Amino acid sequence: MSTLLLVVPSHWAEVWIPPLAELAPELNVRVYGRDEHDSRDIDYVLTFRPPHGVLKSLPNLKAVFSLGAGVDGILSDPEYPRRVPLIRFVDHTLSREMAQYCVLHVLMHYRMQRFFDHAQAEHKWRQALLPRRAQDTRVGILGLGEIGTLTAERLRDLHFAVAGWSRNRRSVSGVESFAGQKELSAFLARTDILICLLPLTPDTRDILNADLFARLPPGAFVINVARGGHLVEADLIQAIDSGHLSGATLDVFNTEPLPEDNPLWTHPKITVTPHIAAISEPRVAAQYVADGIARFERGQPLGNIVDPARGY
Ligand code: NDP
Ligand code: OXD
Repeated sequence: MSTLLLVVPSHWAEVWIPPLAELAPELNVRVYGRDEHDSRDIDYVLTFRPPHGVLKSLPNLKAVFSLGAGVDGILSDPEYPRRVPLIRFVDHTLSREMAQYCVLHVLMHYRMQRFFDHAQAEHKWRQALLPRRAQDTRVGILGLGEIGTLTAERLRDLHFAVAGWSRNRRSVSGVESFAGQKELSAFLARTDILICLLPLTPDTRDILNADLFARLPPGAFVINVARGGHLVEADLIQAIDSGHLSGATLDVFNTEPLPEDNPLWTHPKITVTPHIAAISEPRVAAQYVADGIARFERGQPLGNIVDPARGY
């Protein structure tokens, strides 16, 4: 019998244990910090942001499963045992929810919803016209992977002019592709609404900074739905307050939960949501763990293995 160690906050464990018990009844599940266990007995780990050093302390660890699509919380551990395969959670429903969130906030901005909310609050009938047609509104997506591609396709189908930026050139029908640092400026110069869907790696940390904002056209809008570590919050506030950017939607933050006194909460041109763009569904994720362990035990190859050197 294999043993899986859940390395998550204790209140999460209650959510994860029932589906794991149902879908992988042969698995011995232990909860880090709650259940006694011998570190030599742990075969697998399921986690999102493990305390540093925990994974290294498990000498017979065979694989680590990430509870999320992003694995930065796992790879940020300087002692992460790199010989151990790390498998990230890739799920079409999660990607679909992420795309929905991005479409919602692109449309909220494009359709001037904040303006009409204010008008309603003042009981004013303000029939303002949209500044331009969708086909003339250029959406740019940083990261054209699983989620970025689906988001690009959804926005393309709503007739926006969509482009994506990635390390390698990607081919997505009806979506312009930019690749690498050399093409970043050209990508930014043609972007009215910028969506960040990059993984957080040493190369992408702080990428949403004053220099990048200056390369966007005046009036551009920013949506960060990837990780708080991508954004220099003070630079964003400065770029909006100077009038260069028109506003932003943020789902992720450097410190989560976002501290009550953070100025982002009250900025009139910033929408804040509490890291809810998409949440991994316990039953689906439990199935991915059960399938992954079964494949590993049979010696079959696993999908969605992260390259620790690349960071995603
Ligand atoms: P993928 O790994 O599928 O895609 C990543 C994309 O980013 C790829 O296109 C990749 O390029 C590109 N990329 C990575 N590094 C660079 C770089 N240095 N320069 C240019 N492009 C780069 O990731 P997903 O789409 O599955 O997920 C993206 C992120 O979304 C996750 O890492 C996570 O942080 C976040 N997320 C947030 C959630 C939320 O609730 N807010 C929920 C789920 C995910 P290439 O194609 O060339 O490899
Ligand atoms: C993820 C997340 O990475 O929920 O899946 O942030």
